[in-house]
Amino acid sequence: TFNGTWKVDRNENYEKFMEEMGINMVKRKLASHDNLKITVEQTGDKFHLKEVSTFRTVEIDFTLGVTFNYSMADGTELTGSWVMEGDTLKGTFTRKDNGKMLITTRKIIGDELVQCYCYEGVEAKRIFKRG
Ligand code: MYR
Repeated sequence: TFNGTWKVDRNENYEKFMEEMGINMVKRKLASHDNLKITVEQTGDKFHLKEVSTFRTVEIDFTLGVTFNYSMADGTELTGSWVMEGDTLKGTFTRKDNGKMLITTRKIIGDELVQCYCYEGVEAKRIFKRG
């Protein structure tokens, strides 16, 4: 289960990913130390997420398979949805500004939540521990 509070522990290739996303260097530096914390409450196919970071606090509601809008911390707007594939949450999102796709997955591996991001062939991971 994804339920609970997850604190980012480490990143893999996240700065490269953000660079591909067009995030400037100053913001990339800040974003790689954003102390992201996500609280997940899943009830059936409905999710309520609280996202807390040095940038902001936002609450997000979505239902598996249902398209919703999400604004990234820098204001970039995405639209897309999450589905469950086995034990993996898979998100397929499109940037509203350029139409390009961002694929993301969340998976529990051991006692960690691993979120992968892929954009224009560049992959990154953020790895969270329960906290
Ligand atoms: C959620 O489940 O957390 C809400 C929807 C998330 C959509 C995908 C998030 C991608 C954020 C990428 C940030 C990278 C900054 C370049």
